[in-house]
Amino acid sequence: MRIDVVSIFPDYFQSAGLSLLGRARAAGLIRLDVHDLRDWTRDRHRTVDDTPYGGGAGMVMSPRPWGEALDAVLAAGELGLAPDDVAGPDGTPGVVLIVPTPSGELFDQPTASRLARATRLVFACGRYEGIDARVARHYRDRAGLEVAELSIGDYVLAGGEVAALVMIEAITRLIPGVLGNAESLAEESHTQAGLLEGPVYTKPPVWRGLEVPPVLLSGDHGRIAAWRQAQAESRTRVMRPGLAAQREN
Ligand code: 6GU
Repeated sequence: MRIDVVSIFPDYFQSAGLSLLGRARAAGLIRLDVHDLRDWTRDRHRTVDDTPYGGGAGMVMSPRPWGEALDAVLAAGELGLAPDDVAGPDGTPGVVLIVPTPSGELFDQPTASRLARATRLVFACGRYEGIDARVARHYRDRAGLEVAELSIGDYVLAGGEVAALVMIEAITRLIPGVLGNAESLAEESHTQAGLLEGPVYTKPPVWRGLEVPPVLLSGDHGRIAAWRQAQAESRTRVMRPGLAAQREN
C-alpha cells in the first residue's frame, strides 16, 4: 500500500518510522511519504490560511495550496491512476483521499478493515477551523478517487495529524504480513464485532499477592475459551454498556 500525507507539521509523522509501521516500511509492505503543504504556497510568508467568509472565530485553510498539493501528490508515483488503483466491483477501494475532521463519519474497526484493502491512501491534514469545504467537494468529482471525511471520536483535536496517525496505525496493522502473528488479529477487541477483549495474564503466577485465575493454568482449552468469552462479555457490559446492548440485539 502506498500512503501519502500532506500536513503543515510533517514532523508529527516521525513516529511512523518506529515499531510495527517502521518494520513494514523497511520490508517494503508500505510506502509512506509525508509532504509539507507549505511547499505549494507562493507568497513570502508561505500562507496556508485566511479569515472565514461569513465571519466567526479562527482561520480556514485556503483551497489553492491544498488543490495544488493534492493534484501533485495524486499524480505522483509508481501508481498513477493505473488499472491497479481502480475500485473493485466487490467494494474494494482504489485510491482514497482521507480528510480527518471532527465533523466526519466515525472511523471504526470496519472502516479500518475496508481501507486496509485500498491500493493507495492520501491524508489531507487540516489545522485551525478546517479546510475550505470546496476541496473535499472538488475531489469527490474526480474519477477513480473516493473521498472520506473521517473522525476518530467525539472530542476535538488541534489538527488532523494525530488522527491520521491513529488511522494509519489501525489500517496498516491489518495489511497481510505487517503483523507478525496473524492470530493476534483474530481475538482482539472489536474484531469479534463489538466485543471487548477480556483480561490477560503472564508469569509469575502470583504477583504482590494477586493470583492468575486458576482456569488459565488448567490446560483445558475448552474451559479456557469459554472463560475468556464470558470475561469478554461481562467486560463489554461494564465498560461499554451501549456497545453490549447493540450486540445483544
Ligand atoms: Cl479527525 N480531527 C480533529 N481535528 N479532531 C478530531 C478528529 C479529527 N477526530 C476526532 N477529533
